[in-house]
Amino acid sequence: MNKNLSIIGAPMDLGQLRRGVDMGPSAIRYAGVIERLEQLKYDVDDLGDIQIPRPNRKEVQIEDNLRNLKEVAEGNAQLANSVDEVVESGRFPLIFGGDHSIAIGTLAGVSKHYENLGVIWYDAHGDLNTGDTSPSGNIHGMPLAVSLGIGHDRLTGIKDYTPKIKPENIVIIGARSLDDGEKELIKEKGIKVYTMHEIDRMGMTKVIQESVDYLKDRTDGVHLSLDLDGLDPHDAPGVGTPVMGGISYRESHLAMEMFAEANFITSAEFVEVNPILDEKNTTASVAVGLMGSLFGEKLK
Ligand code: HAR
Ligand code: MN
Ligand code: MN
Ligand code: MN
Repeated sequence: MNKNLSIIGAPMDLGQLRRGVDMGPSAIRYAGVIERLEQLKYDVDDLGDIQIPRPNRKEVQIEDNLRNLKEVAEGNAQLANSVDEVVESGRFPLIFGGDHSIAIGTLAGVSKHYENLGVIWYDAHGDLNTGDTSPSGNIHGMPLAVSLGIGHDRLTGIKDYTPKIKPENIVIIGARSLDDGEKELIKEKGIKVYTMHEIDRMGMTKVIQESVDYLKDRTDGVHLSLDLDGLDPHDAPGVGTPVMGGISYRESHLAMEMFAEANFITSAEFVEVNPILDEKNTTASVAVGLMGSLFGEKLK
């Protein structure tokens, strides 16, 4: 594992409707992430937060079923530049959201440094919608499609290249809420998905082992995009779109520990932490614990 980490906060809340997720980066820092990673002997450079434009709330635009398109695109363009610089400097980018629309910027900044970037999408949702298929118009339900080059060109065109990733380099883990258009795209593109059904049936150990084997052969770097709503809402209540029947706290630690053993994650983001919807900053603390495991913490 790269022992030099650079943290970037992305206080984005415009990719969805619930306010408060912009406080995610603060909540994660408050839960002690830097101390935790320093204890594991990482050099941690906190670059602070990028600036998210504030739209005039009296004139929220929903153009082409894309809420706050302009601001989301601008924020992500900035994030892409910061992430690009971090990778360029040889450090590991660790991004805190913010809603999941920030994966558009993260992947735009990371992927240009790889021929075949792998992506682990740990999430209750597929985030494979476009303005045409989205039931909500919320861009946080679209970043994986955008990264595949599918969607509005204000989003797909960030950093002037598209697509950012290839469908065969993606593994979705924890899905249990997929819209019809997303299901179609998964079939059409042959995207590998472990839904809760497979997790129940095979067990998390096998799911993660298969995911690691699958990605290790075909990729030259792997980005972990972890949406806290991938976990069960009992374990991670502070999220804007909770879905019952999710991945447990223990299964999630096991997954992170197995990723650490595989030693193949080259960038990561933890998103959708909303302290306003939380109980005693539980969800940010869970995120920090998972980062502990991902970065090599051992129980003995
Ligand atoms: N699929 C729904 C939509 O597109 C809900 C998306 C919720 N998204 C997130 N990201 N929290 O995973 O509107
Ligand atoms: Mn570069
Ligand atoms: Mn998501
Ligand atoms: Mn989600």
